[in-house]
Amino acid sequence: MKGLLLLAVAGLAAAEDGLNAWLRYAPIQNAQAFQARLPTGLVALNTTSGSPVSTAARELTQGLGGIFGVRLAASAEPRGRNAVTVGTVAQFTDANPTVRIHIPELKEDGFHINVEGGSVRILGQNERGALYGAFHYLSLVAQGNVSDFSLTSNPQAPVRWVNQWDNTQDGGTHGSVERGYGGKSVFFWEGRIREDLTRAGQYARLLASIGINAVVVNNVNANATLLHPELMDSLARIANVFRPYGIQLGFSLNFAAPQLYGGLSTFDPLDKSVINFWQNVTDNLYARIPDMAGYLVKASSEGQPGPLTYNRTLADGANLFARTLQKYNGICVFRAFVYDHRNLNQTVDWKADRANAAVQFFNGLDNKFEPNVVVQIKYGPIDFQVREPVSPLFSHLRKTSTAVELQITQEYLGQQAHVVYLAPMWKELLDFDLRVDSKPSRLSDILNGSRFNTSISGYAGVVNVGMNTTWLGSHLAMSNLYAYGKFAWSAASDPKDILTEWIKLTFSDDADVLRVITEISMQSWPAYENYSGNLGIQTLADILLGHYGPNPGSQDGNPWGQWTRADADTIGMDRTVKNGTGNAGQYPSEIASMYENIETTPDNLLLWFHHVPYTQKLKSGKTVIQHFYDAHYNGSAVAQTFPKLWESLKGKIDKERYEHVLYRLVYQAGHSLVWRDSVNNFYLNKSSIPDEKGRVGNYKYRIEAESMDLKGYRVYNVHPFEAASGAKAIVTTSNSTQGTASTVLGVETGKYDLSVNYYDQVIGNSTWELFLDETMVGKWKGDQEYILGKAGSPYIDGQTATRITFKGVQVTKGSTLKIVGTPDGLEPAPVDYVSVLPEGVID
Ligand code: GCV
Repeated sequence: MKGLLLLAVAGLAAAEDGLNAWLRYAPIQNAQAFQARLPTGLVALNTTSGSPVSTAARELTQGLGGIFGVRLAASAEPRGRNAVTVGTVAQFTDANPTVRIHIPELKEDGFHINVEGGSVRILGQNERGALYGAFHYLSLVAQGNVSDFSLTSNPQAPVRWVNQWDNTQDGGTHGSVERGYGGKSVFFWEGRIREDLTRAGQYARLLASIGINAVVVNNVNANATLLHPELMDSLARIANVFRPYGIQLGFSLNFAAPQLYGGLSTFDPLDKSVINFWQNVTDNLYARIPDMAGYLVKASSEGQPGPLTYNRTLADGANLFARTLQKYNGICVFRAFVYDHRNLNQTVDWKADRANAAVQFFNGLDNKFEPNVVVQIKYGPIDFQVREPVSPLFSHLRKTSTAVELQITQEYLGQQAHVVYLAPMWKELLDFDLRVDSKPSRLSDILNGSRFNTSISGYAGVVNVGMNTTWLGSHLAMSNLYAYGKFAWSAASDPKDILTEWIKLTFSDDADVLRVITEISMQSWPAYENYSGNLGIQTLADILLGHYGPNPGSQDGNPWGQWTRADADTIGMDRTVKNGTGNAGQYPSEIASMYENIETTPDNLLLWFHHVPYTQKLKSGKTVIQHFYDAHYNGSAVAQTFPKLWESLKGKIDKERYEHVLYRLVYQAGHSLVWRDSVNNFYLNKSSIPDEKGRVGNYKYRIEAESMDLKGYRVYNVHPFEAASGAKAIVTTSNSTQGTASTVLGVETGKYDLSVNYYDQVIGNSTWELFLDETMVGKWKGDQEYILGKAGSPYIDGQTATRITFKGVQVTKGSTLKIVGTPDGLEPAPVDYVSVLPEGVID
């Protein structure tokens, strides 16, 4: 104990791998001083193994032991003086028939905590609530709050689910977890459910601690073979691992399973044999998993089968499953992400608009759904972009329960290789007032059921953790999962408060640690928006490949409908009613007129709703194009500050996590420059309007690789052109030839930072060496694909472009800088440019 305390006081935390995330139960400063106020006994009101109350008791023992070194002894006394008592209100009353306690109203899953010195009472409305209460209590004491208090907490909504997009098999286009950046699925392997479900249990523990009550374990692009009886048996094993944590299992269905798996000739939702097929499936699943939460269905979307194949409505599709679930109190969550990705054509139809699809497809269906259907709607009308308006569909479904779909896995938002704290974005969306019928209609009030009086609304978060011990692929990304749980419990939560709590629990309450991680996190979303796509143009990522690096041109000219309609003079989607796709008109009238009118549309959504000249003036007085240039410079400049901020924490964070985060922040700083230059050069090229500040296209510290003396290297034209400085890079002349690129430096003698921009493809692990005359400055490998979990690319493009910097290198005027590239596999050691930067300059 003493040793542990010393460690904490000295701030020399032991190496950690992230597995316990915010549930580390690490010793806190001055832990000894609190001893007199801590319970010494434990009364678990249900000791049945596997019950959430017994889980709560175990957590309390482990938590108080870890944080304070207290050994809780099981207490026989039912009231538990100087003990922590945990159970349901009913269990407490049964055990203490003569004791009267006053507890404010508890809703399903709610809890009450009362602390008086060492006597602590944690009572839930149900067992799950008791477990939530225990986690809440532990979170408070882990933050040093051991004073007397009494609090009651109720969740705002019953649906607090997470979705995993896990595939049963690795490989294919999307690997083990579609849009997952934290390793292989914790549930499935080689077409089966993993034998060892330890990680699934640990995941359940994390989720329970933030109030999540169900996990849909398989991808919405669902594999029908999971309906095999043997696999159903194994699914029950997952449910068994979840149950002690009060987590229910949810299951994604493939709409065509009656045909693909059941051997029927049809999957028409109104066909009797299809109805029987699904009832049978549901009966079989519930026979194995009696507390299953229900189904999640993606239908008639992105090539997935659905009711539209048979000219049936989406309600027909949803009700098919909902009816089979009714006798089990299960719910059918039906996704609103329905659009046609094959026939949208921007060239022939100015009014074509993917953003209109959901409202169009759900038109007229509001009173057609069974009561146990929840329509799950992505927060914006397109697809998890860095900035979208709230989906108008939330204002159309007034008799139907709805859930908002948020994305914790950062598909378009840096894939955990860029730190982007999403809670501020979610807060803006949840606070947005849709003004339905000109009455207050905040999204959060629609989701908690109060605005339209719906009973099973809520939250769905696409999380996509994997076997990586960091869960999501990056330690800092875990604040997003934590924040998601907090928002699903209460939309009134404050992003910065959540962050503070998370930092204290995950790292420490050291003032510098708090300040630095807060500063980085709170600046991260605006910075990312600035360098990846602002004014509502969307994240300008490559939408045809990994959804990761810059490729502004990929948005247009295809039926995916994430268009920008940028041409030589103009940019933006005209979504007005008067002249455009009419999307603004899908909103309630007050909001519709705000978006219809260019003057009242907020600048950050200008190009979402309006098609304007690049010279259009913003409210700031800047033109659109100049705003682009400036924002991309500003956003990437903020990212440059992150590594330095983090380095100030050296010694205050355990080495393992310190190095892991630093690697990513350095990478992000470099890649933000790739973003900046790609997007700015793309629009400079389109618009031919120069940057007023003369930066875009002029890089005075750069030496283009293609202009160096090349041996064994050749010049390569990069596509898209803007993914390379000067549109060109160099590659080795064959995949067995070592290449050399050299140049004589004309800079004055002094210290410089040497940055090399190169490409790290997934098709090999080339080696690069940098020399000044005959002295090696550094040597590195193209191995980022093993370190960063982001989507890989085999190409020389914005996804693979990256930078390495050697700081404070002494350079003598007239010395020769030489890069030696050794290819590996199919990767030809590509290089874009070298920057010789006076110290402090970044370009
Ligand atoms: C699971 C986007 C993603 C897909 C995802 C889809 C969805 O298009 O890129 O990977 O599929 O959304 O939400 O269904």
